[in-house]
Amino acid sequence: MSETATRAGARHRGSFDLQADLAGRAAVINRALDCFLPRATMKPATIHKAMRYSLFAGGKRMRPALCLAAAEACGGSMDAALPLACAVECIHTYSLIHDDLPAMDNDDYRRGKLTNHKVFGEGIAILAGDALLTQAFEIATASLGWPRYSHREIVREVARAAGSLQLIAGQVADLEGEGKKISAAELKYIHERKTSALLCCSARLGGMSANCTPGELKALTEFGYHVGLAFQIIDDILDVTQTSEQLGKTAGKDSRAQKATYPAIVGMDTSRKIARQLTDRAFRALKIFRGRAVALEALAMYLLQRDR
Ligand code: GRG
Repeated sequence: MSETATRAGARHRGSFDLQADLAGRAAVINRALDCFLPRATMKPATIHKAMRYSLFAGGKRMRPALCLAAAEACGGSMDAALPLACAVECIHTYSLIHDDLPAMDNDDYRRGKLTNHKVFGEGIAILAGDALLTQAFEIATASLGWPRYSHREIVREVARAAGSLQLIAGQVADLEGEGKKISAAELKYIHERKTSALLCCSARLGGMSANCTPGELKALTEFGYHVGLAFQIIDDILDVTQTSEQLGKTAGKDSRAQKATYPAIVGMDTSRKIARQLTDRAFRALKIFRGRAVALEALAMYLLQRDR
């Protein structure tokens, strides 16, 4: 374990109960998502049931948690950050629903439950993803904008992370790379877009909701980028080391689909080392917050050490 991360980890064990903190944040996020989404009985009920089915299937809520923790680090409030935290989770869930479709990763399980298309059929699953993506922008309008960050900038931030240069670019490169031998640099390109972009956006939105300074926004960008890359390497490692039951989705899919992953390209030990180095870089970015970023540090540690 790298030095910075170890010191921070020790501090957390003494003074910060991450499990309780995460559970508390998840409960607040779940309540807010429930309020923001149309009721399951609202016509046409099928689509609202399908949206809610995946949204409340037991996701870890890492992106909204990062958003709220970043807001705190910048002296902001939970109320101001919550709409943006919820918007990001809707985008994340949409991407998972679409990723699981037969035309993409073709998976039967996600978040420990049957995938959306397995329950509602492909047509409704596609529409549930579309609706969640659209819902995200409606939810984002609940945030008012702040002196340093106009409403326009907030919407652009969300759109860019979800668009064809980031999240979708990563998915395209991932699809096109299947079965091909790709370099570590190309794999990094995929991880930056498929995974890191939305995690980074989550942290930045939290900062923006607190009207953070340009220096703080830069630090959150640096933090989110590196945590996002580490997150995906850990995800690739877990795909090899964990069971489907532990992951709540089909394990071992990457190697069966001949996907390029860090463990496949550089080996397991080097992958773990790179994930630790990236987490270390993320920690260093938080120095500017002078002890106010305890929740962000704890989240980065959790993401490095997670087992699902
Ligand atoms: C635009 C269709 C489309 C897809 C974008 C999200 C995505 C790319 C693909 C899904 C598969 C994948 C490996 C994504 C990378 C990000 C990632 C590891 C997602 C899983 O996130 P967790 O572990 O999931 O936070 P939960 O269920 O806990 O929210």
